[in-house]
Amino acid sequence: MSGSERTVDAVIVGAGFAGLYQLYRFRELGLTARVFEAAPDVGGTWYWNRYPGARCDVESMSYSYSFSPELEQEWTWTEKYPPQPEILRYLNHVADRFELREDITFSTKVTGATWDDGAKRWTVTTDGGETVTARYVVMATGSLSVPKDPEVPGIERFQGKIYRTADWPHEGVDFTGLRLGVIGTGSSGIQVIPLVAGQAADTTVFQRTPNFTLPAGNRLLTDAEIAERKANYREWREAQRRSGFGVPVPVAEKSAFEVSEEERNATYQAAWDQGSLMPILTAFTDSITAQAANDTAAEFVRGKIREIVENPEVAEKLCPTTYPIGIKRPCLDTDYYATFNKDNVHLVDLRQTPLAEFTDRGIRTAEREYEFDAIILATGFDAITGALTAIDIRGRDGVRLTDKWSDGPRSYLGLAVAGFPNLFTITGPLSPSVLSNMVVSIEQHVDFVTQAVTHLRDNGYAALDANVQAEGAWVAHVDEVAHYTLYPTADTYYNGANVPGKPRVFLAYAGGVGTYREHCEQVAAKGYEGFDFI
Ligand code: FAD
Ligand code: N01
Repeated sequence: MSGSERTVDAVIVGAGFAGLYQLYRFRELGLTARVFEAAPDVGGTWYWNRYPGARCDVESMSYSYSFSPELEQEWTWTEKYPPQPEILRYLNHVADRFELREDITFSTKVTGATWDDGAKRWTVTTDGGETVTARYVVMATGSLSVPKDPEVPGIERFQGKIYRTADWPHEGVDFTGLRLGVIGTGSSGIQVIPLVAGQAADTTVFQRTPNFTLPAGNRLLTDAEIAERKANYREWREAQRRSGFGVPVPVAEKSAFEVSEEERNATYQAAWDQGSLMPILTAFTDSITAQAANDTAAEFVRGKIREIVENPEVAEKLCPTTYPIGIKRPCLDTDYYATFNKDNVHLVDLRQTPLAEFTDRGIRTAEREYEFDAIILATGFDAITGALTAIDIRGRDGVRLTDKWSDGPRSYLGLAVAGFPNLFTITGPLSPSVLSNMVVSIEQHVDFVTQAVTHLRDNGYAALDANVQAEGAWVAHVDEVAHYTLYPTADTYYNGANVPGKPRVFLAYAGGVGTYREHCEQVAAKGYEGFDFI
């Protein structure tokens, strides 16, 4: 297709959970759509992140599509927390079952999208040399799809092998007998470290900020659990949609200080034993809004770290103390802290001895050089905005998205950007996105977009554009809600702190997916209030 030019109703960028579902919905409307996906196959996150231990930390029967009751019934999840290969199989099944592949161009990156105000259409270009014009463009490009290397010089000098968790070799890697370095202790690092450390001769973990992690307690699902959920999927899905994080949990009724210390710790112990993130973060009404309440949960987990890790110095290094629990994305793990009890596993605290450079033999910190055969980078992503700003998107009057967002993203509902008509961002900045079970948020955004497009067609409008006032009000609201919580108090990818030079703006809507959904429903019910039709 190189060099060809075509016209479709919609271009969708990305073939992960979001792009696949958007394609399905647009087809139902009878639209012609073309999906472009940089990877050679479907899956998005679950195509790229194939490192040992990669799995979801939302339960499988909640982290799955709800749009097709038939799909829900015919697919059977095997584990409480699904491993990456199983989620990838599921997404391949979805692509095959709904015959989605024929409208997807793989191994092709979208490089630019330019709005033509006269034709009221987008012209989309790809790195394959294609030009496509479309009435609608949906960016299903992912919130965690642009990996970032550590900002340390010399990576090209290293003579051993470099592996990135976010782009892991399909054939797997055997670390047996090797001296291994791992940089990064976010969720990816915490999942991969116990497994690779069980294989390598010697493993050194470079930690800049310790993370809170709880035991996953992963296990096979029982037949009875599966049957029960399959019988009650509709009620469960509705509860997910109206919940705070896309995972129904009991709503707390008391402050952490309305109960005795004993009762508080018993609550935290039950949460710890449950193998789930939500119970400890939502145990009390003020768990993520008040520092003192949060401190009680954080101290409980630090106590667990001190119990598990035998060397007190190592335990202290592993204890997060510089930010509240839950405010930097916490993790569920399998044997993470216990891994540091092994004689051949070492922890380097980069706050004491920062990374200086890669050398031909390994890594040099401010203190010394470490020699390795292989290094794993688990150093995160240019999250939430990275995939959008990587594309040359130009709206009305030729305004570039990157210029409009030079001080941080501005968006109406996290879905639409004023001056960029008919361009939609699934789980875009200033929507619940990474603060939720993302499949729930993805389905809600795709449904909103599909209904908005139906509204345009039914009413004979060519395009809709968020108005600047509505956008400004939403930006202010997102900021206000964030400041009601402890989220802005920490340096995290939620506010761009992990990417040098990125504007510090809280990038997600912290009011909960249920509240957010209601807001979007009201916008639609009021004839798409806040949008102008052109
Ligand atoms: P992605 O799955 O990121 O798909 C986006 C796709 O767009 C990618 O395939 C990318 O190649 C493509 N793309 C981007 N830019 C372009 C371009 N310019 N041209 C062409 N193609 C492009 N979320 C949870 O809710 N619970 C979890 O437990 C959880 N675990 C996770 C574990 C890992 C290791 C990671 C990295 C993320 C995890 N997430 C989790 C978040 C996860 O990203 C989402 O749940 C979900 O998979 C996102 O789907 P998506 O389709 O929006 O984006
Ligand atoms: O990325 P991260 P991730 N020098 O940004 C460190 C989802 N996910 O891939 O914290 C030294 O969390 C960085 O240090 P610091 C989930 O949403 C879910 O692990 O910035 N270190 C940090 O330790 C998650 O939140 C699962 O100080 C550097 C690490 O690298 C999101 O994806 C599994 C550095 C990056 O951690 C991202 O997780 C995996 C530098 N220059 C992912 N730069 C589940 O379990 C970065 N670091 C469901």
